[in-house]
Amino acid sequence: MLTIYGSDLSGPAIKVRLAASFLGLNYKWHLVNLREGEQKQEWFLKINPVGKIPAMDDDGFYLFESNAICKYLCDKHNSPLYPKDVKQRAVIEQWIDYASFHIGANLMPIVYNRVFAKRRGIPVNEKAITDGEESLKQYFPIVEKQLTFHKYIVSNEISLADIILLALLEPVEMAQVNLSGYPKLMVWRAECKKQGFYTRCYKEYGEMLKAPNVK
Ligand SMILES: N[C@@H](CCC(=O)N[C@@H](CS)C(=O)NCC(=O)O)C(=O)O
Repeated sequence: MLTIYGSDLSGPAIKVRLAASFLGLNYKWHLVNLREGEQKQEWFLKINPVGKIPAMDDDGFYLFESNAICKYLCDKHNSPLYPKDVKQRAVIEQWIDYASFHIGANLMPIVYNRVFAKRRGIPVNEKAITDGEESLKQYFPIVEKQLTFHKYIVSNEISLADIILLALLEPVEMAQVNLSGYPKLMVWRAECKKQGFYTRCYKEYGEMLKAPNVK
């Protein structure tokens, strides 16, 4: 039995859910209440000693870190999302890292300050927002250019790099990050979001955020 521990609005958890959906896996979705600090409780620390979601329990095999979980699931199910050929895989890894360390890392402070800090009454760090936006102006054009070469990030076939970038971009509307300067990125995103693995997966990010218990 596969159990994924996460929370609805967590970008890293969304990566795992999208990958699992693409692979057609049945799994138990275990909501961890971050506001109540459930992720630091003893039972959860046995699954992930870092006390963060997402985490995975695959018949007693525990794993944390969203990218690692996605890669494990793809490998276990021999998915073309994450091919075994060393060169193909290396290029996918390259774009997973690019998406994580340049796009995700700069988007996260914007999302936190524009969406969550306000909702939680925490002071908004305007500089973190400006810095993130400035950095993204440097990093989005690289992805835009990449999408002039083929339909998806790495080739004309969807890969785990697409799934991971797609998940990272989920909150852009809520965080008022404007992608209109990147038309190919917008087409790529719309195309991915039309596919069954996405539509079957969970409600739209904005919809989830409207739920009364979401802070
Ligand atoms: N690098 C980790 C990031 C995990 C992470 O930061 N999770 C957040 C939710 S998005 C969390 O669990 N926060 C609660 C806490 O730190 O106590 C991954 O990709 O899985």
